[in-house]
Amino acid sequence: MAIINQATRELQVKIVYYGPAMGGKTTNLVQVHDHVQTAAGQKGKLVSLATSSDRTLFFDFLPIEAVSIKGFRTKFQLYTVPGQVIYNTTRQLVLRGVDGIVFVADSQYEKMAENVESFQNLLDNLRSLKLNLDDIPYVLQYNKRDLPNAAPIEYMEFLLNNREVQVPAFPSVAHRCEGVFETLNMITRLLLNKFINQREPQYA
Ligand SMILES: Nc1nc2c(ncn2[C@@H]2O[C@H](COP(=O)(O)OP(=O)(O)OP(=O)(O)O)[C@@H](O)[C@H]2O)c(=O)[nH]1
Ligand SMILES: [Mg+2]
Repeated sequence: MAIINQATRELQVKIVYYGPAMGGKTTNLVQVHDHVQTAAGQKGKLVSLATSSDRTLFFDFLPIEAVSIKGFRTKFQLYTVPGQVIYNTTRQLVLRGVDGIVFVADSQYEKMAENVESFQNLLDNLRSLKLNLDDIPYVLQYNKRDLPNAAPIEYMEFLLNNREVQVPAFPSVAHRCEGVFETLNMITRLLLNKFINQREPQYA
């Protein structure tokens, strides 16, 4: 749940980047950290806990302070989970208190089974936390569009965006920062809309 501090008029929102190993989750955070406009938002330090070969071991964490809305300063905390199958307990821990999710899929044909498995793993882990994806704003990102063996977007939509309500999906080349901010802007918009709608009765 988003943390709303009435005293300091601060809204704190947790966004988790989820998806298969090597899909590009950490790269998204690195690019956001490198390119976020400091004039518009204060950027925090990117904390990465990785193995020597750059695989995320625990998680990455990046706080960014963004917009002011209805008198509230909003702080977005971006996390990544480790995609490697063996780190499931860590993924469950990182998901605790999640407000919004970016699912980063790997566009390469041979990664489709891993994408679907990881999406199912997300549903399972949310269930173990008594959460339901239907209640959580999320977006999809189809990363690595630059690779020659990238599957068509339509195929990825068919595999991953096939729930009752379709969600926004963005093609990306994360290491070139293409699609990274489009994705982040959409998930933050969805989250802020949810916050505004929840508070609306108080203003009626
Ligand atoms: N060609 C290509 N490579 C990418 C792209 N995005 C990320 N990569 C590379 O893919 C590799 C894995 O990226 P990471 O961001 O570490 O992947 P991850 O999802 O955090 O992986 P785990 O931490 O193991 O779950 C790195 O070498 C990145 O530079 C992309 O759009 N295209
Ligand atoms: Mg990583």
